[in-house]
Amino acid sequence: MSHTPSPPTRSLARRGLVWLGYAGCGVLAALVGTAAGHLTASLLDPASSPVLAVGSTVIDLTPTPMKEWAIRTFGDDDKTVLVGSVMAGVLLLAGVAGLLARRRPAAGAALLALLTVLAGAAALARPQAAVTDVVPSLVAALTGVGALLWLVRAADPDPWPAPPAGGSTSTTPSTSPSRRGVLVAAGVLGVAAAVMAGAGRWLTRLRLQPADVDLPAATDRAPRFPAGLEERFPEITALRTPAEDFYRVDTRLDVPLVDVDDWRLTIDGDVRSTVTLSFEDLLAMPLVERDITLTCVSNSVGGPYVGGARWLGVRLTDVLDLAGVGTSADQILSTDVDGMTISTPLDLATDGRDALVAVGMNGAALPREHGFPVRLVIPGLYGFISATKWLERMTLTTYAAESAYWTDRDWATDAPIKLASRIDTPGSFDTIDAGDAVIGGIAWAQHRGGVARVEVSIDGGAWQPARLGPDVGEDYWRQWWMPWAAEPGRHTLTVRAVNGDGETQMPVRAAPFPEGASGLQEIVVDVE
Ligand SMILES: Nc1nc2c(c(=O)[nH]1)N[C@H]1C(S)=C(S)[C@@H](COP(=O)(O)O)O[C@H]1N2
Ligand SMILES: [Mo]
Repeated sequence: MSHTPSPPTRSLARRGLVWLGYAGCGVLAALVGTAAGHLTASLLDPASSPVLAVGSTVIDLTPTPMKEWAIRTFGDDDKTVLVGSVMAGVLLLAGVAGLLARRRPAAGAALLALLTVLAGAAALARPQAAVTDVVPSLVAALTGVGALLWLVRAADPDPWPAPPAGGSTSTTPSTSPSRRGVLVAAGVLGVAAAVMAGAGRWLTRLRLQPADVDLPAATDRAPRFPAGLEERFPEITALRTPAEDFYRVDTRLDVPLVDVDDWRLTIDGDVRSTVTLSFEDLLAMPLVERDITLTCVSNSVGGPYVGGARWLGVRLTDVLDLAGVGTSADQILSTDVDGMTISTPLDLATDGRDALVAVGMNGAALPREHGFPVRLVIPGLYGFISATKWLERMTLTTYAAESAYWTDRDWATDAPIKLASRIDTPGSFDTIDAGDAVIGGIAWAQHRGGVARVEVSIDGGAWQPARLGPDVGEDYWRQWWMPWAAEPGRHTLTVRAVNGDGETQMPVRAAPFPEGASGLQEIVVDVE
């Protein structure tokens, strides 16, 4: 149709396009490889997926301050941001591999293969890794390299053919057989990547369904659960947190899929005799039911990482007594099914509080995200030193002899939950109507006498007592509310709690690291 322009005038734009095309081939090849690896992993062990393996390694290697910053900045999305960044980095390098492959396919293939070697190494470096964990990365490498070579071969081997002698018109580039070939190949690979990624997701979701286990009733039941303030004031946090709304904090990018029939709990270390229990063994022991509020040490003042649930489990001391704890131990080093460790001060865990080896949450088996089949729940201690999910081993040892995951990252070893209170309504920087309003929220003082009083100060004025919701025990949070005749203007609301031991919430500000945040929540509200 058109006359071939002289090479210099069209070369810049076309050259750019061709480069983009080859970079795109690299990216597409990486996507196909990743999807194939992810699908393979969802059939074997989801944690061995190349993306998750690299992501988990990055989490473990991330310095504590940066992790804190990520949790603060991205909140519950911190893992999405992490996986997204890892993926972006991989795709960038894959683009480079595509560019390399234009002139030297072997070099491009090698760079792509190197990326998957790193992923395979990350998968194998996991504490409980099996040799088969390298399979998804191998599949990713073979698929990715295969896709890249196919795309490069399908593309025009020489995108700058010299104009035929005599300068006759050329065929239009978009209909050249090679261009069509690469487009067809890209289309096929794109569809394949989407299908494999979709299938992998679907499979993983299917396997995430809670396991079908029946739990016996507790021999020691919790009292009848009262109606919460949320029935009157829906903006106030529900008195019991449904499992699907319960905050989740752990180092995992995926969720361990534990087969309850193969699962065993071992108690060893400084004990009279090592004990190994099956899930059935555990259920045959006396079960107690307790309402306990969990809190994460990473929760900032006014933050969301706190939840209240009814837990079913065996008393931790009953389990430890089976093994007979020796005299030298000062910590329980618990290990999850993936080798992650959490340390708990032995004296606190066994001081008579309702520490549980828990099997149930809110009337059902533990959800997989929250530790199925068995986790620890210990009132009054932040989750990172007490609430081991996917529990597999408890080793009686000393802090001098062994250190746990977060201890190695400079977090405190003794971290009682700090007395805290939160304003749920009105929201920070909300604009509300003048007149009758309600200020309300929750407060917690687990194992410190519970919440005895909550007080609110408006615009820095005198502390006024709030009304409390139902009392579910000292290890449970307490809802509170206060009527407020809101007058037009901008107002500051501050809250503080007093615990059953008469201690008032500390106004001194502290960041979550290394032993939990303190300070009073203060919000600004506009009234019109
Ligand atoms: N195996 C394992 N258990 C774990 C963690 C973890 O990373 N791995 N995180 C702990 C932390 S920091 C907290 S706050 C609680 C959170 O429990 P949840 O996710 O059920 O709310 O689990 C604890 N148990
Ligand atoms: Mo935590």
